[in-house]
Amino acid sequence: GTPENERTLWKDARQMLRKAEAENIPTAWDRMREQTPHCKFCELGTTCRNCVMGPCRIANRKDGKMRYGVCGADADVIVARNFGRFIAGGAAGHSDHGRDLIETLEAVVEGHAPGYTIRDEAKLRRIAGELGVAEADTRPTLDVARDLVDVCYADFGSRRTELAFLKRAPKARRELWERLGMTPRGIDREIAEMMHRTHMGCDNDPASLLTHAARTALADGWGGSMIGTELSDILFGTPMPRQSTVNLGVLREDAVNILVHGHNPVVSEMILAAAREPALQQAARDAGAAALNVAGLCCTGNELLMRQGIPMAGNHLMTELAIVTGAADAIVADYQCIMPSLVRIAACYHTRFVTTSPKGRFTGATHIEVHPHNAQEKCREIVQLAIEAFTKRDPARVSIPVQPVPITTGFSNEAILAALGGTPAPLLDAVKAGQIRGFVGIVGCNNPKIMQDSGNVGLAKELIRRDIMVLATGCVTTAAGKAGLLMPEAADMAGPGLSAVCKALGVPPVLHMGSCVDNSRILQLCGLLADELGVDISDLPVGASSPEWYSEKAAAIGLYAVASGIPTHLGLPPNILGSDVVTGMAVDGLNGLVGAAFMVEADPVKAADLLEAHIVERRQKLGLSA
Ligand code: NFS
Ligand code: SF4
Repeated sequence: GTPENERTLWKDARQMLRKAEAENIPTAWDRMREQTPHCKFCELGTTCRNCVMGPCRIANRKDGKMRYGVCGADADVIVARNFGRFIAGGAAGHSDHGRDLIETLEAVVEGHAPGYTIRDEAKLRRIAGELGVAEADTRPTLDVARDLVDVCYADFGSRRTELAFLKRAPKARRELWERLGMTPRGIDREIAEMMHRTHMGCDNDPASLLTHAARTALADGWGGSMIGTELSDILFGTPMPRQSTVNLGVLREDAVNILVHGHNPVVSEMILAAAREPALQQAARDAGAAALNVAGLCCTGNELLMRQGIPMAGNHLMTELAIVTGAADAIVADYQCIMPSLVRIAACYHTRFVTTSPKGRFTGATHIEVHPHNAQEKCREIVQLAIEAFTKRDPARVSIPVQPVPITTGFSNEAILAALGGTPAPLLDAVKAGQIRGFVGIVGCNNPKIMQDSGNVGLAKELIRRDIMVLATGCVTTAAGKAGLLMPEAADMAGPGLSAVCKALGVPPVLHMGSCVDNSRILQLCGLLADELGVDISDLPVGASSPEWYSEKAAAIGLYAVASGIPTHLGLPPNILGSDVVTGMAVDGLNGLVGAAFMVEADPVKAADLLEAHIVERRQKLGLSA
């Protein structure tokens, strides 16, 4: 029997887990069981494969042997090096995603991107002006866009002394980064330097390695991710509040279901545009379908949800189960967080698994490469393919569980400020009055080591109950949505102060702010609030959490949050526990440097206690009631 009740919080997931078992389809949970117990050395972070004098393992043996790798590196150096490379991987993912937006905007400027356009010209001019583009208000749109493209590309290189968007951070924070050697200079530069420093025989000091890891993470948050967010808004529109729905129930028995999966809006927006074309809708009807239904998975789902209100089928651990419904006609993927197992699972059904990026190829998938110049044509082709797949669907194997749950989305900073009358002051008044005691961004993933979404939902509920407003991004969105937390009615689950504010504004106590690159929106908001109060981010009553994180990207987010002065909770530790020095810095030592550190706690109620304690302490320092 499958212990599906211990695996996930959700009815839709449990039903699909039972169906998968009946159909002999293994999932991540089954493979997790096979992989457990995991390698202890790797868990502790004390394995090194950075050269072929090794691989080496560091053991804490009584006879004193195996304390050093062949080169002489000890556990502290090895753990710090591994963690540094882990962060570099995450920063590379978000930032290379950001680069794809620059390339798309560049293709629009050059007239080589049919179907793409600048949907938010006002934002283009505003951002260009902010980043120093001359006469951004008055010159022709495409000239301004061309200059913005140059500014953004330059952030990836080696000729800057600091990233362009860093001016959004409070002055005190920027000075602190400068003193600590944490100022990110170039995005690719910091990532490459992390790889250099961790080659055998370079940076062998854990504190120095961690400092550069923080700089690399900051290059992600205030660089690659922020470019990704802002250029996506310029190209596809700045999100404004809107309604949608979530869970596997958004799949339709009577429609061609196209699931977009991955991260970048560049492909998923064009798939949506194709699915909205009358000719393809007619083709779907000719094939016997009532409609073309585009729904999202993971972060590209968040992108479409935020800007277009497209329903969300599921988060990370729902991706396999979405295929098990038997109703997914096509999965269209770009890159990141796409389990290789999806190819095998899709092959058990009529589902077409389509990859679109040269950076994300999967053996056995249908590869239709999408670039800005051919996206319109290729995405039409992909939608056509989904329609064909629909005709091969086996109705006997279709099982769409549960009814969709309504959600509210679209809380960009622009939307939040507009709702507040253009200034963060009313929000700060509510904070000063203690109605909102603070803010916590709950971000990130699912991990089969944790009952799916129990941490994400458990923590969110616990915090809003304590009048702490929650900002949700990434895969937490689906979790919060399924729990009903993304509706204004959830104000009834909040404490009296937060509840009153939410009711007055008509907003939920958990605000959906976007995908994982959109955590940059939260950084920007923190910068705005700190400037408004004349303090540093490390003085604000804020926190961050990733209760069920799994990825390198999530670790990079956690580290840039901490380095920006935001105390950050993790539901499970990174693989650093083999070094007391590195662990000590992560959970304590960083406090003395950047005014924030990590907390690791599996229990959501205890995690809420920890985050609340930081918020109380910061409120008191600001002279506010606890
Ligand atoms: Ni974020 Fe988004 Fe989800 Fe985790 Fe993966 S999709 S970038 S890494 S699993 S939240
Ligand atoms: Fe071993 Fe040192 Fe080589 Fe790592 S770098 S594999 S610790 S010899």
